[in-house]
Amino acid sequence: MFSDKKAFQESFKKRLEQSYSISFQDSTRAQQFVTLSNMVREHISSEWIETNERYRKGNKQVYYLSIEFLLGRLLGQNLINLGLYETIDEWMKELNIPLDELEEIEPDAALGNGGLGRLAACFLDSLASLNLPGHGCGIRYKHGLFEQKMVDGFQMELPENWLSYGYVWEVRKSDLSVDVPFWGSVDVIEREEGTKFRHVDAEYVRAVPHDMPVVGYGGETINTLRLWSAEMSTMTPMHDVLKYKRETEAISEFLYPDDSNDDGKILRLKQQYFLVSASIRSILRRYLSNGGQLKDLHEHVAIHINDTHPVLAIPELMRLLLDEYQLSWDEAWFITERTFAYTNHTTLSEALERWPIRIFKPLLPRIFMIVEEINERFCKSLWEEYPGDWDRIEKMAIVANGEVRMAHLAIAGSHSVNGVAWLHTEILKNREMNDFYQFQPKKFNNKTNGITHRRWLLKANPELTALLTDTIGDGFHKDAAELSKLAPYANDSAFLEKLWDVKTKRKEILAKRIFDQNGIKVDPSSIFDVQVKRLHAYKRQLLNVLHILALYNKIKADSSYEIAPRTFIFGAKASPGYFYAKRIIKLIHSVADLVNNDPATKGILTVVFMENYRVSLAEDIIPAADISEQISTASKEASGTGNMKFMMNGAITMGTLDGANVEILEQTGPDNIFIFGLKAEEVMAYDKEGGYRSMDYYHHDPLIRRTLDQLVDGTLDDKGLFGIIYDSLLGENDQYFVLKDFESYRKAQETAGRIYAEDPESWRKMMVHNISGSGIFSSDRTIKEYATDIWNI
Ligand code: 26Y
Repeated sequence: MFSDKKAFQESFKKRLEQSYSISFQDSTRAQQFVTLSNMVREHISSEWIETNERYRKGNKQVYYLSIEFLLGRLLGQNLINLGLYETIDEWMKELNIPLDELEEIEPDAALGNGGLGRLAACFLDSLASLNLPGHGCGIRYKHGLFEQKMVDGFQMELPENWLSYGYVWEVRKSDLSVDVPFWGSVDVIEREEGTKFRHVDAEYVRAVPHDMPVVGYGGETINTLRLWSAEMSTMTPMHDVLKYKRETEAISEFLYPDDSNDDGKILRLKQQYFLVSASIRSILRRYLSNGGQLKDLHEHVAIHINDTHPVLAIPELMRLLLDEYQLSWDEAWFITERTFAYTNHTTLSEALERWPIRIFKPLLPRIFMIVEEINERFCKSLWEEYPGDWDRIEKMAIVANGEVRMAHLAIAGSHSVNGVAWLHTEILKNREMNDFYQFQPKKFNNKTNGITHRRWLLKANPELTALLTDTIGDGFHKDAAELSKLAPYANDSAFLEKLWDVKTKRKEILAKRIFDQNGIKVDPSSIFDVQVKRLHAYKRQLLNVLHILALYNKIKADSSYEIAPRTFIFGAKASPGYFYAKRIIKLIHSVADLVNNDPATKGILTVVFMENYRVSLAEDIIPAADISEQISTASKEASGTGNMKFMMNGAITMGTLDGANVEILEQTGPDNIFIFGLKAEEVMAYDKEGGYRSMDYYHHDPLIRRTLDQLVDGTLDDKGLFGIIYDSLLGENDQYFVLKDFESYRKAQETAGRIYAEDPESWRKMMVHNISGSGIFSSDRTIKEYATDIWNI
């Protein structure tokens, strides 16, 4: 049907009328969206079945367990991956339906907070596109990441409701449900063959799978993302049924809107065990029903745990092998350790998960016993390696000081531990996880993150894609490494001109959106200087906004101060309980009010905060950027992936030597990037000594002094809103080195502005070198490395 225009159009109309009992003429965009999407889903069903059949024949399967999958919209991406986008666009146009308007109807599937969740989504796309047998396992949160509404510069959080009209891409499979036990106790049964354990008096929660197709590029492979939803189980007796229903359904009600610290809620632990117990059991069931033998599970199944959130998969697999399949501890451990691999995404200590035993043990009594035994045996092996070194063993233990340390469990139970950029892995090996690295150096490896160029170039930037295709052919659609063919065009002035036109076009599109949403007129010929990411102190949106305020002060003080007009664009959600981050959002708005409305800076400096930053908004913002702000305090950002998206779209990075910026620099060379600020070793050295003296910078730099004073002297508000920010910089000694890096940042920004305004040819060449060097950051490269080095597929 997708090969014949008439048949397609007829069927589309007919289905629309039959599903909604409405005439084609009267149908709404939403109805058209649902109808088209259903047709696409049905169109891929035979390939989906075929992919599964192929996998049944015995090749090794990978399961990517993640508490977050930040997918965004799927209609347009699926059509692109099927090679149908242009055809359907044309056919729909003939029916007077603009495809892009239908795409706009689709809610973002926002089952993630930020980088870690979006990485999981890019990985799924790469797995399918490389025809690799890799599937996602996650939770079908009824409400994804909150919607951000700005009210007078303050963030309000509204519940997100992506399922409210039904979701077209999922298939509910009630018959494959699994019951997950919580609470209760463990019966110990002494038998001749040995001691047996039984979890009794448990309260069960039913996990119902909802499968989504993951369409690979070329349409040959359709993998599966299985999302579990929590419902009442028929295995639990019906006393206080209302309470039971409420508590059960709460498990898959909300995504945790938190990507930094754990507030210790029992619900989060329930979510984690719910995900892994359902997933591991469905993985085993499938493996065994295809005739697999438990003893060589690790040769046919690889399970990846995305950060520590799904780490209970390790004791859960142990539990099943021991209690349900009667393996001995040694047999079970042999298989388990070889099956699991773990990725760490952060070195920030506040994000390292630890669960108090008093919460863990009653909720998951049998799992706790197993964790204790893993711990005992692990400590014993440490004792053999380091006899008498109690300090070291205590530091490395999995259970200690009344807590379970999830990262230690992950390392002990996996055959591979990886960081997500070169620098990050070095920091893990040499500092954060140094004891473990010394003990088992072979486990540790680096896998620098990537992004799928199919979404972040082909989908998000059709204008640039068309130009590149005209210039270097379409090989890069499949293999992003071919972007390197663009390098020679840095000397082709006709190409540079066209590249500039594309960028301008995308800036015009964004300018229109900004006008529609914010009512602010921005000039597409100004520099679009963009920082979009979660709001965090270490990501230093504060450095950016203080720099804007300083520029404002310079212009006010000296009307002859020359500066290329700039539009500063921000997008950021703050965790609802993260007061400081929310205050920085307010500060951005207050500086915007000041700068945008002062005749002295009007048209020169414009500050825009775009509300509700999310995947679909990123697809409009990133192609329009000239400067990509990647300015975290060195050593704090594990990798970053936004940095790669911007680079691929021809924005120039303004960045510290942190995370994957280090590797971006390697690709672009020092002339095609703006690097500033302290290096990671310098930051870590200061951290060790307890920081630096920020007050000195306040006293010795008049620009800093003037700018900081404005936080508290009534320039921005008269209610003392920003005292807390002022104090963090001076009273609390500026933990993230904002003032220390300020002058270096200011200079790098000045250089960028000068090149842009005075040497446009150089700027355009820089753009080319960024695009041509970005191929290595395709997640296809990353996934190939995981496949060979870790999963052995
Ligand atoms: C424990 C819980 C509160 C928690 C929840 C979410 C802890 C961490 C997270 C999310 C972390 C995250 O998104 N990390 C980011 O992962 C990206 C993908 O590897 C990196 O590019 C990015 O630098 C890192 O901050």
